[in-house]
Amino acid sequence: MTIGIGGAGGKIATVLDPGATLVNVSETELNKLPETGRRILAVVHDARGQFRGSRKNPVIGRDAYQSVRRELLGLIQGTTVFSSTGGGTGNGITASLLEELAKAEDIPPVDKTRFALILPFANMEPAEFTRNTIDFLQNPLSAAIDSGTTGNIFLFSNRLKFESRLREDRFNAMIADSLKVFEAVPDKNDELVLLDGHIDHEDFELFTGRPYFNHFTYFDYDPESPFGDQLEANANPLLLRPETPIETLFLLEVPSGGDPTILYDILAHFIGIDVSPVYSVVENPNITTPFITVSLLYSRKPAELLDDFNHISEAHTRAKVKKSLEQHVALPRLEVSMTKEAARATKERGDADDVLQVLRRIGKL
Ligand SMILES: Nc1nc2c(ncn2[C@@H]2O[C@H](COP(=O)(O)OP(=O)(O)OP(=O)(O)O)[C@@H](O)[C@H]2O)c(=O)[nH]1
Ligand SMILES: [Mg+2]
Repeated sequence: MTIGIGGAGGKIATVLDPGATLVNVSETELNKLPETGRRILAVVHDARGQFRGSRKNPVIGRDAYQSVRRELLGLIQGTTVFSSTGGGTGNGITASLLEELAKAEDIPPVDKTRFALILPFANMEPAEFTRNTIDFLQNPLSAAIDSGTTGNIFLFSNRLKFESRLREDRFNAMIADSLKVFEAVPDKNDELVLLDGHIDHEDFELFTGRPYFNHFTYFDYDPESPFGDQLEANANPLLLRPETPIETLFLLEVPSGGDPTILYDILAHFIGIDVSPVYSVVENPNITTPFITVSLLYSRKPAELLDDFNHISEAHTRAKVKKSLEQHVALPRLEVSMTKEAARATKERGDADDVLQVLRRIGKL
């Protein structure tokens, strides 16, 4: 099952799963989504939030969490939760969920909740989205990871959307389609002729129930060239780049009559970096070249996480932050001088106008 929280979370969850449960503080935003499974309206104390969302303020999302807490905690077992980290609703509600999970007792792998997070492309998105994301990565997310009580965490990035100027619905479909390829791994094991190894639904659940970041990707595999180079060149452009994996899983599909022993070069690559993969090889009559779906589980500390996120921001964001700092310093100075100016004008004219009136007239209030 799928749960979508906030604007981005709701939209992507619906594309992936027509029966998704959607959570939002904004009735307007919920009503814009196609008819799906359950809709949960979270209630905020600030009445304006009910129509306008959390206005990029996670405090409002956190407040609204209290009204949906019980229902959500009863629903999340074994599901994937979609949320952006930049806005107020998705960030606030998902952060609260993660904080609660961080305090939970041991959760069996089948009941673990996976999180698919949409990170902003800081170069081109408002600064609030970046600030909210930094706070989310540093605090609730890293606490939950340390506690080991979540399933896999997918860090999607809006970088490609902005750099390639993609339509939002098109980009959301790319995220959903990409996840579908990964999630099809156990089904392909059921349906296709097995040549080596085996990944059943339980193996897959166990793997996706591990509390690590999941970078998955898939590509046509050329057995004539080194696997490591191909993996590097075919990183999933929708996800943040992976680190050295702790665990991996792969499904290799070969055409009818294809040679399943090309598997050993891939195994050798992973053994070389001290990882023993969970894997299987199947025969797929619908393809003409070998095709691999591979997932790397890796771990990051908060500082490294920020570093990964900053990699996609870099120079432009630094310039933006510097600019806003300079503005911050300049503003009070400007205000002071305007007040002084008004006081001087009042004095000079010697009439009944007080400072406030002068300021009003020159459009400062
Ligand atoms: N990929 C993708 N990103 C989106 C979409 N909608 C919003 N975003 C991104 O999500 C972040 C904003 O979060 P939203 O999900 O809109 O915010 P929210 O959780 O509804 O919170 P509020 O609107 O502040 O109440 C920004 O980084 C947007 O670029 C979408 O449909 N697809
Ligand atoms: Mg919203």
